[in-house]
Amino acid sequence: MAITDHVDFNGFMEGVKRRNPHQPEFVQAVQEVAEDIFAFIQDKEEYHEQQILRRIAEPDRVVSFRVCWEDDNGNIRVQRGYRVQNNNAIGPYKGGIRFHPSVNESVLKFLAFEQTFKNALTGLPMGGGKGGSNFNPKGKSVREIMRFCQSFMTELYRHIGADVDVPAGDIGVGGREIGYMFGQYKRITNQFTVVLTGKGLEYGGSLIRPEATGYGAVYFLANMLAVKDMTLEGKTAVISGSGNVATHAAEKVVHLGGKPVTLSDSAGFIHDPEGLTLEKIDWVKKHKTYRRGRIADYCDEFKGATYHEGKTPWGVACDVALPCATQNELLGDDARTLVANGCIGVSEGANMPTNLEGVHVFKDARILFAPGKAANAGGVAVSGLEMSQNSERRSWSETELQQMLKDIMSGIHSNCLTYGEMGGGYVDYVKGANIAGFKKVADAMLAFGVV
Ligand code: NDP
Ligand code: 2IT
Repeated sequence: MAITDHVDFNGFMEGVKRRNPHQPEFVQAVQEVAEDIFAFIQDKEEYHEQQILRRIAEPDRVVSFRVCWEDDNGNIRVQRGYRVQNNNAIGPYKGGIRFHPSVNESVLKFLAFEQTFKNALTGLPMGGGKGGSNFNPKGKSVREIMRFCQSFMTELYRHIGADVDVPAGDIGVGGREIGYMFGQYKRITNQFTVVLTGKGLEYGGSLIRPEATGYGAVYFLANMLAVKDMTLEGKTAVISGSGNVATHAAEKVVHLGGKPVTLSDSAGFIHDPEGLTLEKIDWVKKHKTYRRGRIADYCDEFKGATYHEGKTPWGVACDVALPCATQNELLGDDARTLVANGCIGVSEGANMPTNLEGVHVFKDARILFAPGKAANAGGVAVSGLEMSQNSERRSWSETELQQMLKDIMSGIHSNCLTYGEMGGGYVDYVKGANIAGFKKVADAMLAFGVV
């Protein structure tokens, strides 16, 4: 094919939209990557000829299945389960499982696509996948959750495996759900293999896996600040979410001398001008996990804090922001407000929390902006380390793992600098992460030929 025959960016995106109707999240994720990759591959004939981006943007397979379970009142309930296996060029498919009513094919395809680049950035041999169900864990009894997890795994088990696809947690799936799913996998197959990560410490889990995503996102932020000779000491941080990623991000901000002042859930956010301490964060963790409470209750427990129903926290003045709840929770106007209020750094703990308009606002303002595929890679990185420990039948110490997590996040940061330094002291971390992640996967695909 002559180089002039190559489809241009607009033509490529039209094709993505045409082939994926009613899948706005997937189209958005592909566009964010393609914006950088088109410029990068302009003079690289092999990537065009072999249709690499086109192939990465088409999942290897999407498995969709029925999940039946019985609720506590004896009603038969029917949910839809999925596993999207996006790309296994550099290792077995790897990525979390999400249980949330908003889960559909578009959401899981975007997550599996993002995961492909993120996993490549960690430097560990992991391909990209994601799964989940529109099951809503809110208001369900523990027994109902167990029965759902067992039923979900009764189909999923035939699509996964230690060298095939290794799921983990995500929204609505934590240690308890992983335990139920691992138990069912083991029961069906009679095999104790590395088929899931995020396991309990008693049965092959890794130290610091629960902390890794939030801690990693703050390490990445600290790495970006260090380039500007700054630290987190004394910085005010606005954080969204109050789950696994958000609470551990808040914890690490405190460890590094910063002051987190907000947390949120899907109903609203709390603002604590005095700052969240480690004790307050521990209370939130217990309240959300064991009591399955709402963030609004924080204000009854800690005086001086205020609750803002139906609002997101981006209007609170801050130095740094960590969106750690869900996709498209930070829009163009929110980004403009953050910039206007003097925010200098944003590190995405969640996957694609900033919409495309917001990403462009941050880029235009030339602030430090770390996209999720770089900033939240610490979680899957420690999942990769869990796989290594299981294969070796040993466990590393917390000190060793903490150091490995820090080193991996610094490595990702350096990779972003390689492709993202734009001159004049500005680093485009979105571009850096997209190109570094793409290049590794693309070069492996070139080696395999047309498969
Ligand atoms: P959790 O289930 O522990 O917490 C999710 C939090 O986000 C809750 O506070 C929840 O509030 C809030 N939330 C969920 N949906 C919405 C919504 N539609 N609008 C507003 N708030 C919402 O999940 P995690 O902390 O594990 O995941 C958070 C984000 O981090 C996700 O984007 C996930 O993909 C990403 N991530 C997670 C990793 C991990 O290791 N767990 C690794 C890398 C990224 P509520 O209780 O009201 O639902
Ligand atoms: O989005 C993510 O990186 C995760 N939910 C974690 C995936 C994993 O395999 O640990």
